Amino acid sequence: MSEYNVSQCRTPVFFDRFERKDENQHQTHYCPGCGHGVAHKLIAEALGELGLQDRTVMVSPVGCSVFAYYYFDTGNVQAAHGRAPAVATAVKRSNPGSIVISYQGDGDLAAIGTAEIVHAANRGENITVFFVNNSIYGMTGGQMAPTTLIGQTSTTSPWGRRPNNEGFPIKMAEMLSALEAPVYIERVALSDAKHIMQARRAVKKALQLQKEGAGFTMVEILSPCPTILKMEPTVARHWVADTLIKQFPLGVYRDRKPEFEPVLVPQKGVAELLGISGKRLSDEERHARRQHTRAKTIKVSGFGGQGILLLGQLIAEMGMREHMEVSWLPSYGPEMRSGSAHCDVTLSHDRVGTPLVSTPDVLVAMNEPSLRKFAPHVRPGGVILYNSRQLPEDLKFEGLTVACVPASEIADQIGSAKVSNVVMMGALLEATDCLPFTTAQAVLSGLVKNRKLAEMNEKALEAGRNYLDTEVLVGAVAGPDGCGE
Ligand SMILES: Cc1ncc(C[n+]2csc(CCOP(=O)(O)OP(=O)(O)O)c2C)c(N)n1
Repeated sequence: MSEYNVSQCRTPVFFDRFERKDENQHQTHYCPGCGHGVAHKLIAEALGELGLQDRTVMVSPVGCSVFAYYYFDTGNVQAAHGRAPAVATAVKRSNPGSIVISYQGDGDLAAIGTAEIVHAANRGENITVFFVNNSIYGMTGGQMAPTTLIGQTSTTSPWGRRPNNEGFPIKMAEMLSALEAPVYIERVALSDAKHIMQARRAVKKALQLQKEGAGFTMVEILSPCPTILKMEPTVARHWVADTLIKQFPLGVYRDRKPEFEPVLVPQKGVAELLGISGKRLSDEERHARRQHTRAKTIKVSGFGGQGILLLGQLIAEMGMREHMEVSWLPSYGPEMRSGSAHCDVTLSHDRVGTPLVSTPDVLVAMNEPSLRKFAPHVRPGGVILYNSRQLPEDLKFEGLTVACVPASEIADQIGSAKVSNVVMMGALLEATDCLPFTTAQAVLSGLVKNRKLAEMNEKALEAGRNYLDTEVLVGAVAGPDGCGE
């Protein structure tokens, strides 16, 4: 017997009030007769009954269900259109104890995110997908979906869908059950009370299987969309029963145990892969380490080929070695070599909320376009390291520490333009004191096997540090904790 009984109380998995709504905070934003509200209720009730609320993360996409996070008192992540299974994969793999739901419409899952759903299912990710098939793009006003029926009109097939022009309706439940990995796939319909009760059982079963760690589960939910189909709510429900079900037969398409163990925990942590001790530090040890490190957000920018992304990675790795919380987020220009490239790095003493760095404490600009692009966003009191002997004449920075370090020139003198990023690393450590110099030496010594290059790296690191030591900084000099912490 479950402790929680739906027939006696409203599910606590929904918020009591939908605070983000301006108007009536007890109503959803869904149109009268929309299937999303019913689907939400079934999911919320199943989570409550299975006692999963506190460890559930709901990944909601773009589409009418875009506001699912208004309603579900669970963890919520908003994913870009079609990408929910990929986001759900990341959430589940990084936190295997969580219950992860990918909630998707048919435009989302069967058109824009076709690749993501197929591969998540094929990998047997231990997530549950609720696929709301209402045969149309609802939110954007009724464009044709991959599930639109033959002859059905939509704003993009006003003549009615013709198979020889727009293809056939895609049957996702059938398609995905052709794969080896999925353990449970069922199609249900929100057409009448009897079918809704069947949907209720399917939703709960899928979540139960995820709780047991069984593997990939999906429930396709045929759902009415009265507004876009221009039908009365009751007529839309009949339409689901009489018409939609004919094209998309209900039933269990897959229900079997997987022949392999689904991925539950990563085989090795990142620290282990890098050969770094993953051991948790005591509070005192942590405190002692903090004396040698400073929290910083850093943007490294320049041309592809200048070692921009590698420099960011190395800084992040150094932070890991110092037991800091780190993130590294690369961003590529349209082409790799000589296109623009930048990456964001966060070194923190606390958990990192977002890997995005929009207002960095430190900007490393390896070329002029990056300097012009990112310098205006550097936080007051921040540091700019610019790869040149001097700033462009028209640029002035107030309230920032600016150091011009001709890293490419220094690297050429050392013997290879390749090490200009390491010169900048030396300058960065000197300017910000964010990480111990010895840690940089340790990371670099493990980086290359080639003895000559290793020596050049050592020299480059030292040269960057010494250059900054001796050269005059331009602009205001921040105090020891002028930025960061
Ligand atoms: C990459 C991308 N393409 C298109 C859109 C525009 N868009 C937003 S919602 C939507 C339709 C969603 O339809 P569906 O997934 O069927 O969900 P429904 O609204 O019917 O529940 C579209 C095309 C977008 N936001 N992002």
